[in-house]
Amino acid sequence: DRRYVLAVAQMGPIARSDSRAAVVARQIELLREAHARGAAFVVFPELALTTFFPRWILGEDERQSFYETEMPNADTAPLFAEAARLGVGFYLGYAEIEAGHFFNTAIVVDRAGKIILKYRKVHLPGTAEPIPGRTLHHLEKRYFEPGNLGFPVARTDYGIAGALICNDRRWPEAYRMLSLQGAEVGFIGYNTPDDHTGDFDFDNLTSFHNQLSLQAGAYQNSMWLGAAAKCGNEEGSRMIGDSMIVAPSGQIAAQALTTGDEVITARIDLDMASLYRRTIFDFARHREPEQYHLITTR
Ligand code: ING
Repeated sequence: DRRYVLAVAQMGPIARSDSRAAVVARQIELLREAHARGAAFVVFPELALTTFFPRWILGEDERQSFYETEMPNADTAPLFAEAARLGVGFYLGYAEIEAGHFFNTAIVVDRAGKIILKYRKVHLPGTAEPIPGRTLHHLEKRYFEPGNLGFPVARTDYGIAGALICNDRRWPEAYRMLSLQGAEVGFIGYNTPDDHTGDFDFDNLTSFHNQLSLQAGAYQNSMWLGAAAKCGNEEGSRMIGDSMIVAPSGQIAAQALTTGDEVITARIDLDMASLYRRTIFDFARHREPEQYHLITTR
């Protein structure tokens, strides 16, 4: 059966001082609610184990405290165990150190608690150096390297699936790398402050641009998308919610109403994607790759 209930577990603020244990306890509650509502898979946000620390200029010790050196680990084991006990798969975003390299990472875990896909964020927004005059920064280029795992896609119990992270969702190439590999569902976590540029006309459209990016990405690639926000007023930074599940038609199947911990669900039918792939977005019949060389060479 190609239908199942997909859940998105939106999370409200995580404080700078929150322990991993306190955060994982919230995630287990969200997982249980999703399961109670029939969910087979749950999408958690980007950097879901800590506050969005790239908003600050950090000393090296505190900076290092925000990364995971292994996954699962003592803090996240209870989440993996509960998910396996309930038979629910999940996507989880976190900051990763591997051999001295720092990544903004997300994993897809199957219903047995096994990591079946790992993705490292390719599109890092903001700057490496602080912008003078700002109190809240966006320093992902300071704290992470661009992902080095490409855009992996896996055949899973939840469909042919891929993972993206936050800013990736604004770049058509990111979705296309997944759909060219046959992906029919994409999982995305995000942390999106509403003051990215300081230009009010731009920042005023932050919620609109989130929805526009997700609806366009889903429709133009005939994919289901489950997108989970970490949101609310987190250490003085207001981050948008608007978590949503978007159908291959571009229609919004479910949307969060709050800016706190909130589960949304939709019963998705993967075969809806194939209708679009057989007609308007039949890549084999309609795409002309030899005409697109600028996209990969520029
Ligand atoms: N955050 C934001 C995102 O791409 C941003 C950066 C905020 C861009 C607001 C544009 C507008 O959603 C992350 N973490 O990528």
